[in-house]
Amino acid sequence: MDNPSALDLRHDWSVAEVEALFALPFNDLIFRAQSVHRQRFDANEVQMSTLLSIKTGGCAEDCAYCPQAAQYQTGVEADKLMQVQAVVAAAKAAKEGGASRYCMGAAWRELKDRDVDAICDIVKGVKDLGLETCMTLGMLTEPQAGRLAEAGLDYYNHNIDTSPEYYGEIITTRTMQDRFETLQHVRDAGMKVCCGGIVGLGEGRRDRAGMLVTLANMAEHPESVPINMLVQVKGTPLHGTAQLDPLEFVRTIAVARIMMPASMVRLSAGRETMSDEVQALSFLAGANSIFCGPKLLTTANPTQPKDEALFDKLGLKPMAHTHHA
Ligand code: SAM
Ligand code: DTB
Ligand code: SF4
Repeated sequence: MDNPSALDLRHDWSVAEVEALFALPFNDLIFRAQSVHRQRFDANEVQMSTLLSIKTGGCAEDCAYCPQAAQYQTGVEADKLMQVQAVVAAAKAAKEGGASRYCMGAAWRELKDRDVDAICDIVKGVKDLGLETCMTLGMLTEPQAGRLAEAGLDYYNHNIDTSPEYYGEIITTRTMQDRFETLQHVRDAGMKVCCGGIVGLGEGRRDRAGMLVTLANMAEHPESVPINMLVQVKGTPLHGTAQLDPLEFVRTIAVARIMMPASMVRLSAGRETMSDEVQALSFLAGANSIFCGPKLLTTANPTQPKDEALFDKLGLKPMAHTHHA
């Protein structure tokens, strides 16, 4: 395959076939993923996004992993939506820290019409800095997605989180079908989709395969696929869950890369407690995007000096602009 194109992208994966990928000898799996990666990307470039929680805590949903759900006692205080100027100031600092994309999250079950104007002002302010913009605000209606696109929002993040079979163990307050509907509104409005999930929730390998099948069999692959390792937060139902073997995390990245070869695969939450070696293996397995900056939404992320040292050791460089292969 000399010139891989969109025509090579598959949308007909079966769970059994993907379980077979997971079961490959580690070296074979990583070699395949790295080979696929090199057909479309510079293997030494990593896209950098910075996160900001623009509306923290007090969320009405019951996502079992989440420190921001109102019903769990996690010590996260509920806050109001941040002012535009404060968000723009934080985005400016992130740009100086090397970020090319600014991702803003709100602990909402869904976007409310009364907040749309303020959100659009934030999008415009951040975009004017020359950053790509991404937001994750919960469920969207079709008109709301249109408004965000019009304001210049580049990406919308909305994760499926896990397999259809395991989903009910993790969230009961909205269905996976609800999520598909929001994702469709995002697509129809012409924005790029950031959609992935979490591993280490106590799911099995079949669920990890099922999650990736659900992502890859969408009509279009999400342009960004965040693979989060559960950050265990005290007070959430999933605190104390058995740790996922880091090599199984690396396998998940590799399988995602093979299935969605043109997407940015993000080594997302969980880097704070990950060794340099596991992160290096994740990049080798085809991850080409990370969150940079000392904080995710409410939990810690490696600091800039730490990431610079890692990039130095691995000879990695930040990607200036996201180029979709
Ligand atoms: N409230 C909106 C929603 O859920 O759609 C947007 C923000 S929500 C915090 C965004 C995503 O962060 C979740 O879908 C989940 O995948 C991820 N996330 C939340 N808590 C996490 C944790 N403790 N560890 C790993 N990922 C987490
Ligand atoms: C995604 O997939 N991971 C990010 C982002 N999208 C919004 C969020 C990670 C949150 C980790 C827990 C926290 O810091 O609250
Ligand atoms: Fe709310 Fe999002 Fe956390 Fe779920 S993941 S509880 S929807 S903030």
